[in-house]
Amino acid sequence: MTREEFIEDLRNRVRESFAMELETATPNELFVAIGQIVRACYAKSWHNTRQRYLVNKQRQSYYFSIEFLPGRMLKSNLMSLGLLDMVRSTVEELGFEFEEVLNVENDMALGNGGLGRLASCFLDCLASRELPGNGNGIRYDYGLFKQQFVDGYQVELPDAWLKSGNVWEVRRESEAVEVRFGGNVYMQPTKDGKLKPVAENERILRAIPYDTGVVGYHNDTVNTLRLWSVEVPESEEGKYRSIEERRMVEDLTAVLYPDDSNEQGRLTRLSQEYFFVSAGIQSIVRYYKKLKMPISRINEYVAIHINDTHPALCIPEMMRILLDEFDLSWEKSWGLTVSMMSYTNHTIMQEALEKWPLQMVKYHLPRMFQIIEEIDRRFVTNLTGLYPDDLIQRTRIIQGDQIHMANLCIIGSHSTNGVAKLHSDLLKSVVLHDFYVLYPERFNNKTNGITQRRWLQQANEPLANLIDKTIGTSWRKEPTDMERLMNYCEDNEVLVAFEQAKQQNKLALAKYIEKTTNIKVQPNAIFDVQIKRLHAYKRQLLNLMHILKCYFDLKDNPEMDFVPRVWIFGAKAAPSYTYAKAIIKAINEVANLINHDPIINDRMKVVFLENYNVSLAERIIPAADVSEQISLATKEASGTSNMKLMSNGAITVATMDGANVEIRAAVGDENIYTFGLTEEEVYRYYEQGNYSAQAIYDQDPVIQRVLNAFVDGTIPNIQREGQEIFDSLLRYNDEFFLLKDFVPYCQVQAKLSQDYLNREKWQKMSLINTAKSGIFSADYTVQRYADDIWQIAPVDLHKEKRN
Ligand code: BZD
Repeated sequence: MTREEFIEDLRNRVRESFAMELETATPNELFVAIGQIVRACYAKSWHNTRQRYLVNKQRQSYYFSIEFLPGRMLKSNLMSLGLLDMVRSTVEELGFEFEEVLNVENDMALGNGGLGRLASCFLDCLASRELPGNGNGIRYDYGLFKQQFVDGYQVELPDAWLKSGNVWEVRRESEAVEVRFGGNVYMQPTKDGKLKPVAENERILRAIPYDTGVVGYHNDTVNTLRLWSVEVPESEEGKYRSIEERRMVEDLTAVLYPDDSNEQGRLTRLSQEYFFVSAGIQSIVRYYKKLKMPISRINEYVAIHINDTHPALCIPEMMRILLDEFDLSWEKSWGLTVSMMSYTNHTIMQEALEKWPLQMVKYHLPRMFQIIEEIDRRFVTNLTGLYPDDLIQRTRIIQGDQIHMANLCIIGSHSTNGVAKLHSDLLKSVVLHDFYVLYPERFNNKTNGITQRRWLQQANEPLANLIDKTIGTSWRKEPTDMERLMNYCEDNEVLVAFEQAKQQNKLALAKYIEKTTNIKVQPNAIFDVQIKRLHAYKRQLLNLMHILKCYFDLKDNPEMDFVPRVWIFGAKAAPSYTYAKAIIKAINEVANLINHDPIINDRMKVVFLENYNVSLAERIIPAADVSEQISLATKEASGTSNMKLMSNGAITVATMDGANVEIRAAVGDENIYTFGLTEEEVYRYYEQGNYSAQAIYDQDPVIQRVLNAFVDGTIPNIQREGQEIFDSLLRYNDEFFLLKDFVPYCQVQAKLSQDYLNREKWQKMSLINTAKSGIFSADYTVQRYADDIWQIAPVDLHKEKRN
């Protein structure tokens, strides 16, 4: 598309869609019109990709995830199509601010955090590698809540992201399917003496797919993210007469992860899980029928991935279709199902392992329940005599009145993977050890990755351009080529240029901070960043304790040498997680205290940015000097913000947890600040039960002062929250060992501050972090999934031509 064609198209679309002239358009109209143009640009490739897959009978993978977190799509689509520079300059020439146009777009925030973002990074990489892989999820009417701080407290506001339309999606009426809930299922004998399930009084809902194109980077591949929305089918209209009744139905896809602290919320969640799973599996089977292949070979054409346990019902739903709709035997259906399914575990936290009350599943999903019961029965029967009874009881799916979804996933799939080496090892040795005894060949590791296209090329153009200038552009397609930057570690000119790029990003963030919070920060201070969901195990509180220590040091000795630092937080807490919310309040109050203390004189600033999401992450990450990755060892499955920050040249302060271990191996000990308990030490404490937070407190006056600040009025306005935090550390014995790790944490922080003064040394460390980050590209991660688990490959275009 030439510049002239673009302007003409834009002019026409603004006129047609808004009855306006381009000259009078605002960024809102411009955004929609450019979005339409972009969509039109990839429409043909999207169609062709689907045709190519169909004609070639391509084996495809389907990534089932209850969350996707793509963020904004205008800039990334423009970049993938190679149109970014032309469109940007043209829009600016027309007298608009391109940034403002981009800012019109609502984040597509259909996820909570790492798990949902990983799903979106994977889709980007699949398309960019020309791999036939699609997403399947839920089109929530409301994304993750918008976070506001009122008086330092988190307040949740609805995120009506669809209010002004969504230019990227296509509603596919003709591909709607029905999903059935409730009713009774009984077995009826057929003429040939078999038993067939017959259902009555089911509630039928219509699942309508909305497809979004996932545009590959500089190639012609456009894969599909299919999100399902619920509707009342016409045939059922009569059953839902009142508005309340209809609303009950429509609630199903209304909000992401409804509060699960009450029964109604939990039931909605279970229904969501079945809804998108059943719709997705039915649509896969319907597509497969178009290939005109026997159902007995479906596993040669389909790979289904279960992202955490939320889509676990893929397993019984596939069984249902093969058994009930295709009349296959149990054994044949089971063989096909297991060979199609694979599962990723994202946590070792016991409380996060999903279980459903048996009665709830039995009542609301009766056929699913029957099938799960039969899977469980056969599992127990087949293993009895071969393995100890207690092992069988620990690994079976139904235990007491609960259904264990992770057990279902492992038993019903051919592959179970963790998301970092340490995590996968812990799955084998501790968390899922019993299963490892049963199925050692099913376990494998796939360390997470990120897409540098969004997190470096797009978010950090100053750095990306500099990398191009230094080593050429090949890294944009082959991220490990960034390793070539290692040749410039001692090159002062290059180091200075990198420092300038960072400074430019810090300046931009400083502006944003001032605009949104009124806090002025100095761009030459250390920008120290912790961005992730707020959770006790991630230990934002440890960071806050260190901040308090620095504050007291300065108060005691205002003349001391102190390297200025800006601590930047971004985090949402689950609406029902009161402890996490208490920490947010405490951080905000400490910020208030320090930012206004004249003695501190701007040497410390604490900034908690509201509403952390993908687009805010894109602003923060390029400007970070320091990346806080300080979860208690063994608790963070992998982490991915660690990889994004590293790629942007931030230096990691890290515990030996999750993928931090692999980051250290990549950059070397001298280019990362590690501290804290190791995995072995943590487990030793668990075994020996001899951790005493009180004893540590009693012996350390600094810790006493820091902790007392939460309850003695030093930090104002946190009476209740301060007490809760204080008690969690002392009365409840500090579940995540903050007190034990506090001193070593402060030590590495002090060293870091000193090193920061040595600009050459720091800049070299920073460069090395970027140089070594290529291996954490999700391009390689998905390639490993493609090779080892899904067995999918790009269409061989040459073969296609030969044929
Ligand atoms: O998944 C996260 C882990 O905590 C990270 O360590 C890891 O890097 C990422 C990606 O593998 N887990 C989540 O983000 N989990 C959730 O968001 C979640 C959502 C719903 C229910 C339970 C967990």
